[in-house]
Amino acid sequence: MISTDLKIKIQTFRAQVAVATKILIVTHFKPDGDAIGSALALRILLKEMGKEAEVATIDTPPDAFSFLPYFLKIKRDYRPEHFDMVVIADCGGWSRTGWFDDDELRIDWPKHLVILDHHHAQKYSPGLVIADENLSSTAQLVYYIFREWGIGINSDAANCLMTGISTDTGSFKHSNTTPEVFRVAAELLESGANLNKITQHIYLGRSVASLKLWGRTLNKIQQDRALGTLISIITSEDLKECGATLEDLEGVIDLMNTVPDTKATFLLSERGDKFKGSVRTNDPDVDVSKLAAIFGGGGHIKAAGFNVLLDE
Ligand SMILES: [Mn+2]
Repeated sequence: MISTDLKIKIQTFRAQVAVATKILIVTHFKPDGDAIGSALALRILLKEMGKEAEVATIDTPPDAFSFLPYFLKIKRDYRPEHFDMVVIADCGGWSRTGWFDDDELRIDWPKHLVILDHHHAQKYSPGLVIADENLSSTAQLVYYIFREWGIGINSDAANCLMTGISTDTGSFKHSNTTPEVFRVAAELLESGANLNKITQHIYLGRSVASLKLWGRTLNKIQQDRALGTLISIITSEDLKECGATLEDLEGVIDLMNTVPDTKATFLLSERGDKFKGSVRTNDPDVDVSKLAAIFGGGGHIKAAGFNVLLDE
């Protein structure tokens, strides 16, 4: 159930992989479950194809994903001269990886640049762009790559892909959970994915500090009934007082976003000289990526983000 256009691009990718020897897989800064899951699954796929493949992320991947196979093989750095192909997964180009700005892209390296993504209204780097915003996740796209290349999905790859799909669909709750997502997930279960184990690792096991931070975030909610907005704000002071880290905020906005008749839910969190804004909606008529774009950000129709620099 994928477009002919996507199929053709997936075959072009295969032809480029056939002539590559050493392939680097990178993903966005602050990698999430889809970034890590799809990158690790690709590593398995490319090794199956007889290639040398490495995954690198500029930020340390969250511990919650340490149960995934080859998690410890994820590098923090790499040497460009070692690779003749780079695959950028789950974002539109170098600037989101945190390593180069798009305009600093070295045109002589790599020989092949491939971008795999599913984000809405992205500006893409030059290269082979394989992207479809109708897909739930990059993991779903990587699933199709396995299938189109005729490579069987083992239980390791199935767990990586299921993690990406589960996290990007909010555990099969978000509006991107299409019938096709369930078909793909069913195939992954049959290939040995352990959804129960994935859920245990990712969604359970909250610390007391994290619960305190959630309590504080919820306690500070302000509702504007006329506008239909909910907003909460977490400062560095809040983090310190709860003994929590920014990672502990993960997921609280989705709980905030459960209030009926809300058009947009905002969570602002202080990060050094700026505030990061996250915005969500369940309203079928609202596109929060447009809201985020007003502040120079972007993302998906139902989930987006932006940064607000502090003047002083
Ligand atoms: Mn994603």
